[in-house]
Amino acid sequence: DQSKEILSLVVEFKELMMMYKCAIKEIKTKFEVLDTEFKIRYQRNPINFINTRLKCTTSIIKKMTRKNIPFTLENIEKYIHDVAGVRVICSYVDDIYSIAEALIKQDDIKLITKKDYIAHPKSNGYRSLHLIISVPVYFAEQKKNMKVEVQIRTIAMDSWASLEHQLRYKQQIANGEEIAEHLKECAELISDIDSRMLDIRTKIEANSSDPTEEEILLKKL
Ligand code: 0O2
Repeated sequence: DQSKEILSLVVEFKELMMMYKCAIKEIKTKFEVLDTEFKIRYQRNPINFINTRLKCTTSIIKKMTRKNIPFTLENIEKYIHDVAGVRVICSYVDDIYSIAEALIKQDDIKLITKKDYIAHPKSNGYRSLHLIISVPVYFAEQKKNMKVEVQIRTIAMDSWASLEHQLRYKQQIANGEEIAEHLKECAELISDIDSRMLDIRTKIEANSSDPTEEEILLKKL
């Protein structure tokens, strides 16, 4: 009897993970569509790349244990907002907000929470825009609203976050405070570079009068 119960929980858990995987696909496609449209309109891609990940079972259990949440499928859906994760790496800071707004205003997307760690960086220097959204996914027999955590940041913010994430797992660092201070300084330098790159792009766009291929063709016709 107990084996049956465990087996049925395993089957249902696998099904839930499949649903999160599908939600990731939906959101990834939405970003790819926006990137394609943007490229046609503005002759450049706002998105550099998109990474997706499904939280592994161990990490889900760890998080639930840490937060004292009993392990049930209902509780995963209710309390663990980052089972499905989509990370979007943009070229410039303004692209982050344009892409986020374009996603949020889609009428099948429900915004649950928004954390702007760019306007308000974390004390260690971490910068990124975080959205928890819900998206309907259509399966053969049902429609299900699934939560997805979206992290949007620039290439520079992403490289800082990746290195800082790796360093955090290196235990017993001597001069921990000093290193944290250096990391924070690096985050500030990176943020300065991001705003300078945006300034340069804005200046180039303001001076650029290059006609598009279509404009050249139109003049000839
Ligand atoms: P992993 O391994 O990347 O999945 P939550 O604990 O998620 O319920 P919280 O902590 O308020 O709620 O969420 P928040 O602040 O939105 O952060 C969630 C995720 O953002 C983290 O997931 C990291 O991926 C990333 N993040 C947040 N702060 C930092 C930071 O200081 N440095 C780096 N490198 N990443 C950060 P996880 O589950 O912690 O980790």
